[in-house]
Amino acid sequence: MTAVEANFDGLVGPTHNYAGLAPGNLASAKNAGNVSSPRAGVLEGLAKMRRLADAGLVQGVLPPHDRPFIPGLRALGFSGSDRQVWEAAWKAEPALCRNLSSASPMWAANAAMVSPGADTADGRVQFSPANLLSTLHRSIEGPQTALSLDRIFHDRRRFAVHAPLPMQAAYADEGAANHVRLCAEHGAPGVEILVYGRDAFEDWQARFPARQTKQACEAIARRHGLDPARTVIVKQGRAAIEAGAFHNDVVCVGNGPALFFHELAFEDRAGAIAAIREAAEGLFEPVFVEVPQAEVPIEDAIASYLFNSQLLDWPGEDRMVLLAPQETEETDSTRAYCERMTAGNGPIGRVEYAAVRQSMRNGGGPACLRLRVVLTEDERAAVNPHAMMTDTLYERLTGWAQRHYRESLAPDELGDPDLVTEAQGALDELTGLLDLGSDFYPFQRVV
Ligand code: SUG
Repeated sequence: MTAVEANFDGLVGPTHNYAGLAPGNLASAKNAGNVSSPRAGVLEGLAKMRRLADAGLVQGVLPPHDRPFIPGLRALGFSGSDRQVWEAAWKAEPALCRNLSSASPMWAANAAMVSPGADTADGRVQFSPANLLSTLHRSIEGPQTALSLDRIFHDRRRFAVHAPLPMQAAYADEGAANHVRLCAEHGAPGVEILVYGRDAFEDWQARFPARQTKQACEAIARRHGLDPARTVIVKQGRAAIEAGAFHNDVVCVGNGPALFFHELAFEDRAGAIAAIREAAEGLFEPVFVEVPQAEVPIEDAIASYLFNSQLLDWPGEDRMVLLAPQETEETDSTRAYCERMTAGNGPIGRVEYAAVRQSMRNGGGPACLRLRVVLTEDERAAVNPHAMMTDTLYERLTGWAQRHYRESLAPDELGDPDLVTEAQGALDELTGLLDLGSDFYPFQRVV
């Protein structure tokens, strides 16, 4: 069956800021306390979406979540109007408030793990929203993500949206950031590679946390009904995690039969390659594009986000296009590597660079900003059409962002109760633009 890969990008939310909330994510730590620009952030993201839509790729949008997250504070005993809740909480515990203000749902690669119908036992596209329990600010995303997916992929005959895995450390799950699918073509059965940082029952002592467990990968493979013979569950390299690869997609990306990865990406490199070959037998011949540590040191790979790129079948081109962050072009070793790679005759023929600097400063490159969903024609016709990027939606969303988003946001301005009112006003209007229903956000459901 023919199918296309659609990219659903997370729209950068009105509270985008730099709070240093993510241990092991070097960019987040480095930029903690800096002044952000929510408006520049959302416009950069929209420009990337438009670029892919203009190239003829299928592009959708996932809405931001409601931040500051007032229901989280009410659950902790704060009361009064939303503004009063925010003022009281900010006075009592600004650190908590920073966690509840993050625009982190923009990183849609962490929204869910998605398996196309060609790989699942019941033939439906399966979504498992991630529980993101390794960090406080992201552990509140799961339920709203499930609702977003439910509203956008509402046809239950074609799409299954699960609940996030249980909120227990043994099932720590970070979504598609630790998932790669290889295939001959998108609509054909593929090999699903799930990458974990630690076994839940091992003692993890390292410089940085390992956010994904083996048990979470196994549970997702089971509930999606994946064929065990076509599923590979492998361990991420400890050296990569300790160098700052808090998700596998910081050191690895795949598309079609090609896996583009750093030498240190996997704990057992040879074992991972052999397992992928075996799982692909009879389906396709995997193509491994391995980047040696001697050519691109892991530190450069992480600072430049070479692998946090979108690897795309670009309409009209024979070889794949790597849409990399601008920082990859600005880092000598990665720019030189890309020049050599595209001059050769491998599967990647061209590299394009995208400016997503506001997101990059929090450790989110082009690949973090998107959730990949493989869709057949029928499935595509069943998706909420208002969530798909068109010239009209692009114009509407840029106008909306320009009207509602602040030009800049300094760390202490987060405490401003006007921010609550502004963000809710923006999101209320957005539910109309994306046809999400007028009961989509918690603040819309208050009677
Ligand atoms: O979870 N940063 C995100 C970045 C997620 C990137 N996603 C992928 N690699 N797929 C994270 O670490 C920083 C927020 C702050 O510090 O303000 C943050 O959450």
